[in-house]
Amino acid sequence: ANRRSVIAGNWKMFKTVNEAEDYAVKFLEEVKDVTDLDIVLCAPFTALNPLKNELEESVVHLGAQNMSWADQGAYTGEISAQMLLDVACTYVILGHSERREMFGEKDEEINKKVQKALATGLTPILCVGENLNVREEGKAAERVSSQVVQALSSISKEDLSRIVIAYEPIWAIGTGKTASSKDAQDMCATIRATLNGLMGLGAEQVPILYGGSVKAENIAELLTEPDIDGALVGGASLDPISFAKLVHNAA
Ligand code: G2H
Repeated sequence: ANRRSVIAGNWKMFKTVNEAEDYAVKFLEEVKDVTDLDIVLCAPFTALNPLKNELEESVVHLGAQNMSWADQGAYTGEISAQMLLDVACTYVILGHSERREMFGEKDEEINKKVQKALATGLTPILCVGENLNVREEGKAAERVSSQVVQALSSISKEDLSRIVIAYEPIWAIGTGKTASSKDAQDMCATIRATLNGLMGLGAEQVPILYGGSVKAENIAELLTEPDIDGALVGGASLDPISFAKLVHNAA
């Protein structure tokens, strides 16, 4: 399949404006010639506008880490899709396990956010993944498929062809434990089969990323798997030089 590859950094709650600007200068210098995959930086809200200026007309795309399902109004503390578009975001991470586990996000709410992102032209990076209990009970595939189906409910086939999915087993996040390439591949194939059920052959076009302790040293092996099209990278995206190395190892 001729899917595009995506390497997305997820900075989580790190970096001030100055730190983000400094990162952008160093990172761009290292990756400015990379054109065969999509590079995305998902930064905290406060760093987005400064990064817009640094990354303008570069090969690096800008993304946010969360978004409201509402357009505007009395929603204290929320950020809308329009606000993200206004600062040149083209991607948004939705349903990250940290949002699900610590901030109580449910599939139904994530579905509303995915719908809003697609309706406004943002590319959602929909995160799914099972925790250790579910894996040990042998229910990982069932749980992940159900997350995919619920998050993508009532979305047209055409819109579905514009999403990116990230499979992040919760037990591998920030723990240094990467899923084996085979385990990651098996689940990404399950996700693609689930997408196939929802959208037919169009599922072949959807990039599926793996996330969970991805580093410069293990990215190339993960990408040899047929259903893994890139990575969502947390800790290893925080240093511009080592993240650039990861990008080069993926390209
Ligand atoms: C999983 C991942 C990025 P890390 O959350 O989304 O983080 O690479 O630090 O495991």
